[in-house]
Amino acid sequence: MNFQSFQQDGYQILKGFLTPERCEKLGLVARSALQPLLAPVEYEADVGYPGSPRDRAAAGGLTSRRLLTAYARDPLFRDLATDPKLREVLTQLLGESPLLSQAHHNCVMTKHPGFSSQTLWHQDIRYWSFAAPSLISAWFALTHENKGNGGLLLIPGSHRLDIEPHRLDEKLFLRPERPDNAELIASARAVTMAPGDLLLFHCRLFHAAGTNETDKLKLSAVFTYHGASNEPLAETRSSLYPSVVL
Ligand SMILES: O=C(O)CCC(=O)C(=O)O
Repeated sequence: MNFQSFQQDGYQILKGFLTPERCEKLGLVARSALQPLLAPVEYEADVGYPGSPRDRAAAGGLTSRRLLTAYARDPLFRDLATDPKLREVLTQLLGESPLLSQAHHNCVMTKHPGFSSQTLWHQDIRYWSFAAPSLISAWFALTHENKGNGGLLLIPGSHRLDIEPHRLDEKLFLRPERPDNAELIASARAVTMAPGDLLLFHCRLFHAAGTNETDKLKLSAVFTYHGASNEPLAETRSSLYPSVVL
């Protein structure tokens, strides 16, 4: 497989990675964890992003944002995270055997109509601690994704940039009011995915997402991988759980 666009842009979409049947089954498992809501869950109110309910007691405060520990939730998600075809792709991209991090992402992202929040421009690696910043996330669309329902926005090639610290706020989001950041943000692309498509993206890639403005739930399963030689640093959140060999 040719991954030239991953190297250049920091991401690549593999269309139709999952069969429609598999995708539907995964979607059903995810939906059945929403009613009643099966812990562990991160609520919209917990993220504190623009558009989030003020707290859990506010209207929509108990809307899920992420169904956590996807790998441990169900055998179908376990098979997804360790899929042999995915292993092959990640081995090629990382140049060594991939391991699944149970500490990062490892969730089903849920974006509900009515109550959803905006994610500002960031790099996932900002809060992760590994020997090298070269992890890859696999984002499986279980429903349609586009700008209108809160799909990802990506800045192509931004994984190769060195952004000076003063261009970021205290939570390490890009300061959008700065002209240099505004120029960068203007080069963003909106990701459009169909159910079953797989987006692979580099942990240094700047990305953001809007709110779900439709009347349908958006669901995506997301897992993160590091190479066997790129270990999480001891006594950090990244080493909280053992990584899983694919
Ligand atoms: O779905 C979103 O709002 C974006 C999520 C995201 O960027 C992240 O969890 O790193």
